[in-house]
Amino acid sequence: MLIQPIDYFLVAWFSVAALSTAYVAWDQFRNNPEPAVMKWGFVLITLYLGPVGLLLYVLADKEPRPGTHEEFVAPLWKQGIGSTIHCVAGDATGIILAAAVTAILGLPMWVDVIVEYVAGFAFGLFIFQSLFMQKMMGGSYWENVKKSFMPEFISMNAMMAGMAPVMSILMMGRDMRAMWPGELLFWGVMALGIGVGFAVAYPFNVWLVFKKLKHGLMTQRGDGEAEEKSSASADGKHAGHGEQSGEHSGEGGELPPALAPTRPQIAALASFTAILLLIGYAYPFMKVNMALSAHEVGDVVMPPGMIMDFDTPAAAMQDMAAVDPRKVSFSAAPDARGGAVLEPRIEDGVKVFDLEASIIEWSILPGERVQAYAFNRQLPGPTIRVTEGDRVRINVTNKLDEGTTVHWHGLIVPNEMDGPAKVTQDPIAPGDTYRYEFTVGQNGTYFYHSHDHSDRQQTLGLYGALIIDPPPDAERIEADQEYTIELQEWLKREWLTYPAMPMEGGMPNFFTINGKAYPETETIRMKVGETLRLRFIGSNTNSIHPMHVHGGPFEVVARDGETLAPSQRYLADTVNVAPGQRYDVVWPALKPGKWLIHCHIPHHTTNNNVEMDGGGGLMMVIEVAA
Ligand SMILES: [Cu+2]
Repeated sequence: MLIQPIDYFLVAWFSVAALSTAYVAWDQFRNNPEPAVMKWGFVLITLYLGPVGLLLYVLADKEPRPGTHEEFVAPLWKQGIGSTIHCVAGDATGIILAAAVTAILGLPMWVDVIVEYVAGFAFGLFIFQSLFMQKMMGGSYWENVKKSFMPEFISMNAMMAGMAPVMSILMMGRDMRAMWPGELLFWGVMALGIGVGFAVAYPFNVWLVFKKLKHGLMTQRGDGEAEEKSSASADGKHAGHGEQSGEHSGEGGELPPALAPTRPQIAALASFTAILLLIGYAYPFMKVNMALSAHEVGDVVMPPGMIMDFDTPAAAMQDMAAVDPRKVSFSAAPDARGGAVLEPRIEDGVKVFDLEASIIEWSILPGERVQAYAFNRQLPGPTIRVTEGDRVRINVTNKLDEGTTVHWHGLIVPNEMDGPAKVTQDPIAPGDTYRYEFTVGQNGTYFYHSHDHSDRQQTLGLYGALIIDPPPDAERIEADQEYTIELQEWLKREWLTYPAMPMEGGMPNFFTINGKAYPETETIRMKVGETLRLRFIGSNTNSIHPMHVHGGPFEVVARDGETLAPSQRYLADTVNVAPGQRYDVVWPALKPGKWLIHCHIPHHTTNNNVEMDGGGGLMMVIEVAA
């Protein structure tokens, strides 16, 4: 499934690459008088570089008119392209195979880049240079290996000096799906790396081919095996590898003494490209964490702006990563509302509730869908409403692909029922169910939330209200209506939902009351003279929200579930609801009209920084009739 714009781009790119490759293959094998090894070189390069490969083929190698190939390919720049293609086709094939195998084995990136060099070099030297070229070069296989070693070393160093940093930085960049061969992005990064490697290796190949240390483009006419055999003799019929002569040769060939390569020249180039290679390898080690493997982070997409260093651990990336849209198991209707009161089953006098955590898609605004973690496929999770003195049992089933637990925030429960992962219990494994059971000894406004990787799980939606009514004969707070407000912050960018966090790249850009942003929040309808009990729940995880009500003060009657004694109650028009806190306030409807409830941090009353219909985010309306 395509989840990012780059995925669509790559589908288009590789479609063009496939067409380009088909054309180059067809034309090479049907019309072009190149030796087979070069035909394959161009086909592979076009597969990797798409239209760029096609361009190189048409401009440098495709015979323009019958009988003109020898003359057409003679210029040095074209010979350099032939030589580079030959090198890159071999090396890149080895590198790609190595990258795919090390990713599948879950080896860290630093091992990956070393194996890639070895594999690329071996593939290029032992197969593409020595084996495929043996017919043209003459001599034994090992003579060819020996002769090819130094030119291959120089060319491979240059190629990898360009390719290694591009691959490493992009694979371990924001979208680390690039580390996994099952993703199109992996192949896109490989293609770009090969392109950069090609560009870096090209000037060195021009020199090598000029000095007759490497082959450039060649011409091979006629057909049948007789032709193939005679090619070893390299007479004028097979003019090529260099404009001056059809003679293949090792060092120097027929170049005049002033131009023939010397040992110091070769040594200088070998050392220089080795230094380039070291720089190309050193750079990613200073930028990204090369100790990580595709098994750890090969499926994460990081939020734009997250600071990632060479020592950022895999766990930090997994925690901050986007919810994978491919893991969504349920898509809620756009008008679905969360926080529905969950009806219990009564078993032997115990109120039994079932909660199930899974990944859903949820609309916070028309057209604005988020991927969320949710209990019972709704946001917030269902409201559990019980009475003080009840015995309750809550079966929590985990349908995520990571562990989870539930904590009953503010309640006095047996320690093993409290929920902190790895402290009082093992996380509930994917597919498992944990039974929480306790007797409720308090009353007021509480809530429940995930206590395993809360930074991620609660932030993404694993929470719900827990309202406990006082026993029938006890004193209660009187109000004509009541409404519960559960807060949440969201980070949604470039089609993906990330857990909002108070750190670089994690700042939220959407805010919801009961899973909806204004103007999609509910409207409370009252009559003048009525009272409204608001239960504010700090189910959010980032900010303190100063929640303000228009139209006159309210009375703060309870804090964190504890009812205040009448003498402690006070009038106010704003309460600072911090993460984890609850405030119960009673607001009298004094005058008719539309009165707002909203957070007083104005950014929190926008939707992705946009004010819609007078606000957004943490805002809702009380409509009071006369
Ligand atoms: Cu706020």
